[in-house]
Amino acid sequence: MGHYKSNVRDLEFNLFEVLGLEKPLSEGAWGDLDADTVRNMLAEVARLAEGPLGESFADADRNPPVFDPETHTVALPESFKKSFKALWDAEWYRMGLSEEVGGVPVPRSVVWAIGELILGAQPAAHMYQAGPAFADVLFNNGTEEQKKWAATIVERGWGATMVLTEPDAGSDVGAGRTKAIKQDDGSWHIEGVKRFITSADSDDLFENIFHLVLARPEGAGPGTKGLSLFFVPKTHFNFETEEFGERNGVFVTNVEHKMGLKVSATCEVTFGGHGIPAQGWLVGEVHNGIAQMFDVIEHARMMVGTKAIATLSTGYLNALDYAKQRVQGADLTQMTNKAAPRVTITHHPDVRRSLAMQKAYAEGLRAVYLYTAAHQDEVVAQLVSGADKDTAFRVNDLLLPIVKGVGSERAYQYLTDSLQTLGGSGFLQDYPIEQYIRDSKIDSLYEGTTAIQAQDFFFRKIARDRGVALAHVAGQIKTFIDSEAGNGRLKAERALLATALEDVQAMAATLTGFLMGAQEQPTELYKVGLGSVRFLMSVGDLLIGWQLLRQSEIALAALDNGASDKDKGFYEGKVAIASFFAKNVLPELTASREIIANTENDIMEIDEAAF
Ligand code: ST9
Ligand code: FAD
Repeated sequence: MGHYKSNVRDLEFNLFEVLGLEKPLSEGAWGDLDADTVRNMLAEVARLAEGPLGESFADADRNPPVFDPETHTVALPESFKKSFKALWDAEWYRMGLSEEVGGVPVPRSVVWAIGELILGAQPAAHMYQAGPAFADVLFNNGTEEQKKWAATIVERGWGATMVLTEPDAGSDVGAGRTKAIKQDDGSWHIEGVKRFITSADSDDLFENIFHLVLARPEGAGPGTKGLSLFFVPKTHFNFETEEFGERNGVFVTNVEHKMGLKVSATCEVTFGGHGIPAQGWLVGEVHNGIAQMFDVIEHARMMVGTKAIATLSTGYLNALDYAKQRVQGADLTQMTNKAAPRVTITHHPDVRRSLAMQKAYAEGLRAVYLYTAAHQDEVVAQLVSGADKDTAFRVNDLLLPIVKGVGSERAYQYLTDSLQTLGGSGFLQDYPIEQYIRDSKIDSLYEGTTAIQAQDFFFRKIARDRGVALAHVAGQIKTFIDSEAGNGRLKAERALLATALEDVQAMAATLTGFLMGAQEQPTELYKVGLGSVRFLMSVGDLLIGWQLLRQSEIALAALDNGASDKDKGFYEGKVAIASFFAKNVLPELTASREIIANTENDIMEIDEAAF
């Protein structure tokens, strides 16, 4: 058995029993694809993930990529390359891509369910296989000619990167200094140094790599709006004759040594610094770089959140497995009886509390990312929340910072609980959890740190949206609260959810008040900045609580209808965990509401020297 433990039962529960995908599938919304085929797909990816894909997980960590400065190349461990080949050959990357580039129509929630399995087993492999997805973005944004390039790229199987960050431009992408100089033949020369670029070289995994690069054309304005997006191939390629040309002037000039996710090569990339111009082509022949790049970023933020959640899930299941076997101490009720029989640690209340929190966040966050994915499909969004196309788009936008920001923070937090469950053994490399923790720390950092997610969430996804998407989701929660969900058995939990919803609405109103107040007193804005991460996390808890209770309602009905012995434990777990979360976590939102309401700027007013 490898390190990875999937939870296909819960994925199926979400897709079919909660989101109700069976109906649109049977009505032919995705051609011939039906529910049984989706089930088979999940089972097959899980086999791959638990088998050959995850097999190299530890070896690739202990033998990270090696950079050769002479040739500007990166050597990847053979074990990882073997795992990657198993993944690549299965062609799961086609799921959800445009048919014109060789994609297969599949609901987005299924795309991300498959993604979870891959990301949990071998996250770096999912990232190395980003080429087809990035080609799809090129297809959607490109000129007619570039659309053809995109199809060729998928067919030939190239790697890809997203290139934004520079030494002085991380969160502040608009500070980027990399230049683009227009050439007479219509192409551009890119000049500058980018850093932290994932997969910028990848051994012999691909015949070529294309970089999607943000650079500032000479004379363009400052900030993100002055950036344009360029297609820059590693090696020149004639798309008419399908022949390779010269090496382009884009070279990897360093590879970082990291805390985790080591096999994912993080590279410094120099454009035009080695006597050969780095030739690029303007995507879509329009200067709209940041908006085009956000098409990539939105996929990547969804990917990062799903990666974190996938890791928490396997962390929890590993911890659970250990806890069921580890015998230590007597039952608490026998604590004075020194001869009492020893029990497995699942008998200890504190271990149960910890496992319950891990389970609640792993399963609750899974429900949140799949609910988000449901709003990436018009037909599913309509089915799940009655959202029309425009509302579905807004809801997806609203929820992305929750999936990414809350997913990454909670996964890291509760993976330390998974490790704790193993006692001292958790600290050893004999078990995967220490690597899970190291590998998942990056999730709150890249693709926009949590602070950036929280600001995006409040300023763009709520204030600029005038609360439309938030009101839609709050309306869904309210409908659930007012319903007879659980036939009276979820009454206390629905009351706790109602309070949590009021708390979150009050927090949103308070932050909006600070925002309005900033028109008179600019420093009021600091109060938004001081409270925004707390608010993001609170909305996350509200959504998790709501999703878990919806699941509980479905589970109660299944139990009432005489669930099979095989399923009984699963459904009982759903009911218990939703209630546990409602009672143990949701009341904390009332304290957060108070804290946000009483925000003061004193910490902003002290001198730096006081820190
Ligand atoms: C990175 C990569 O970290 C890490 C992992 C790489 C892995 C690669 C593989 C990935 C695989 C994924 C594939 C999955 C495939 C799945 C299957 C597919 C079929 N939403 O607020 P303003 C735009 S990369 C949309 O004024 P500032 C918008 O156009 C590095 N658009 O911003 C807007 O104009 P307007 C990641 C948004 O103050 C314009 O930006 N780095 C959004 O100028 C300006 O907006 C980061 O993430 C949005 N949420 O700049 C940087 N927000 O307003 C983090 C903005 O007119 N920093 N736009 O619409 C930020 O995000 C900053 O907030 C900032 C601020 C740069 C946007
Ligand atoms: P900074 O922006 O310097 O942030 C430092 C701290 O200040 C953070 O805590 C941050 O939250 C806070 N902060 C900064 N600005 C604000 C603000 N306005 N308000 C509140 N707090 C703020 N980039 C790419 O382009 N392509 C890639 O493929 C890629 N892959 C990566 C892989 C790895 C392993 C790593 C580590 C990074 C990668 N990145 C990539 C870069 C990544 O997106 C950035 O590291 C990230 O956006 C943060 O930028 P920074 O590191 O410069 O931190």
